Amino acid sequence: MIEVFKNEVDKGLQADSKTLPSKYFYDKIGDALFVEIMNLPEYYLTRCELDIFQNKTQELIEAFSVSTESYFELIELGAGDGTKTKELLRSLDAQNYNFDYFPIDISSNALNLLEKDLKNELPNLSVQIQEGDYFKVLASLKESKKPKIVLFLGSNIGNMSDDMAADFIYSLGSNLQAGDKLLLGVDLIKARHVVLPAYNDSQGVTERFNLNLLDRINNELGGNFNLNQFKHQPEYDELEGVAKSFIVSTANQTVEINATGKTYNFTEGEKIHTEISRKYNDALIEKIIEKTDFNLETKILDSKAYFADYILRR
Ligand code: AVI
Repeated sequence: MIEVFKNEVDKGLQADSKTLPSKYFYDKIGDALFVEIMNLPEYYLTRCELDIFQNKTQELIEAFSVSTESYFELIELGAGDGTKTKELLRSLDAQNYNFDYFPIDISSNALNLLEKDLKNELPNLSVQIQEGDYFKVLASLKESKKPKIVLFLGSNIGNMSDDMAADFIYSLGSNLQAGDKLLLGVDLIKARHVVLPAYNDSQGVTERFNLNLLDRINNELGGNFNLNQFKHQPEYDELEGVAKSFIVSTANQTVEINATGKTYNFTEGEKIHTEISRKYNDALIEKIIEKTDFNLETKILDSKAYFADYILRR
């Protein structure tokens, strides 16, 4: 694991245009900062999808085409604290739908908290927590051949390139059966004055989240990044519909990393690209879905039409 981290950091920092993978944001500190981000006034994404789950619950249930007569499995990839999903679970439970809820997450801590919370709030609900890799868990659930609805919320797909997103969704499909559904929650392309502040909040939480990557390299790989000489810089191109996060060197400087045994030079103003957060429209989603075994069935929007939950059928 640390070996892979080391190699990816080395490769990214040696490139002509420097990069670091966004998956390394999420250590304990990064997880906590992301929870803070989701509660920021500027980070509209979470509130918009919660609006759908709170106010369009019945539309969601209808789009799943499930009946109270037959059983299904509701699987959530990266369930976190389950705030949004709880709205749906409450409604399914109240209407006596016959299902088990399988939240999958890499954090056993998050899963245990969620299980405890749901036991309190919805004591009749059957919760089967699944710790680990999404695809491994899905492969093991496939054997049951039970109808499945998979939730992938929060525009998490947006942190992948379009090709990677298509591969990811294709792989999800290969672990499902014909007729199973995928709910894909995505942020929509919109004006710069709305998107950019979500990645450049006034309290500097997103800056800490981004720079935490350098802290991780210092702590885990023996780096000597001086965090005072780097700053967070988000950019958003309205036409392309991609928000990008960079870490910018504010001085000419050299950084050493013990684990790689190398030094890396930075010129003043040089950027390290750390994340893409893709925003979508129907055409972009259709182009991605075309390369998979899914068909697009329905789209459910929040009241501001900032965010969409697309329902796909395998
Ligand atoms: C997890 N992901 C969808 C977030 C996003 O909006 O791209 C991560 C994030 N990065 C900065 N702020 C939030």
